[in-house]
Amino acid sequence: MKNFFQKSGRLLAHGFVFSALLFTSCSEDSIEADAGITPDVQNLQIALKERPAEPIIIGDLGPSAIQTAVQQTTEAPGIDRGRFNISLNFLLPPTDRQLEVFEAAAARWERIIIGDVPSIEGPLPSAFAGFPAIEGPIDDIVIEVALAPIDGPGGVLGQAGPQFVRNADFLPVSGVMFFDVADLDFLEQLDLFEEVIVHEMGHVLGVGTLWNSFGRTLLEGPISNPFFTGRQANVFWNAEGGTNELPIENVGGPGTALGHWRESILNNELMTGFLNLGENPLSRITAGSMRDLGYRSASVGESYDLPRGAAGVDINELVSEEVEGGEGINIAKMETILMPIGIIK
Ligand SMILES: [Ca+2]
Ligand SMILES: [Ca+2]
Ligand SMILES: [Ca+2]
Ligand SMILES: [Ca+2]
Ligand SMILES: [Zn+2]
Repeated sequence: MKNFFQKSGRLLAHGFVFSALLFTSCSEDSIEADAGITPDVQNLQIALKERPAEPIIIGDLGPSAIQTAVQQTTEAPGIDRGRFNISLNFLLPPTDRQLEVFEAAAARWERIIIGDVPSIEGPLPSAFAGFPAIEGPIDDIVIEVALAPIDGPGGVLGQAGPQFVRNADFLPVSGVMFFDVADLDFLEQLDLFEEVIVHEMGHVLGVGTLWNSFGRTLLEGPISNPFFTGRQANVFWNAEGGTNELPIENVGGPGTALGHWRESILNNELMTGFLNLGENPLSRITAGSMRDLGYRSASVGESYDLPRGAAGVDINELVSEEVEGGEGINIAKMETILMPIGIIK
């Protein structure tokens, strides 16, 4: 992660200036906002802003009409649309296929996270150097998506994570997904493009990124045998047939370990660090973990089979065996998980 930010710092130093042609898409509607200047897409250098040394605190936005409206009309259509909404801001015009995949990914998460959360008036700073602020209102999270050249085929796939969290619930109000266009064909060939995007969106929403921040202690145990302490996720872990505590990944180095479910036990669950060929469902275990983060999530997930008696972490016996994954892609090795950079007061 450090290397990446050093690199983006250099790009920033080139004084790259960009006036926006911003493509906004929600899972149900598409809006194009043309600020008037069409960039030369070929020569565009896209880079995340340098990471701040200290968390950015965006001051009191004042009493917001939106916030008031939320409390009164959460179930009503209108500003909050009565449910949890993920909006996508594409920095560059997506292809039809890219748009389809990102919207399908957002829709899969909107079936898992169902409850509206307070909207934010905005604006919020963009995660990307030289890009204009994200205009509000933000209902309920906006994800800035950049599909741009990074390092060619292989190597780095991209970065994803939350950017700003709201201080009411410490859930993210903005996030970033920045991927290497050179790797998308490869994912498509494996029929894993959508799976990867859903997986990365999970990190933006908080899986492995918000477990132990802002007062949460959802991850516990020794690094060799960590487990998830959230009650809802564990209820479903046990209901699926898992024993003891829900195991978190303990191998694979930084970014893989401690940020995913344990591959050797949860196998093809989508939020493991290794994507299997074939189906990678978002189970109700993950749905439960979203509730443990503070979302109102569904109590059903996508169809998922965990072998009955799958070994969880016995907190009285914190030793574990290491098992590598099978055929598929090691998504966690290709991604960089970004942690939040600030709070909206
Ligand atoms: Ca909403
Ligand atoms: Ca809302
Ligand atoms: Ca690459
Ligand atoms: Ca897996
Ligand atoms: Zn991951």
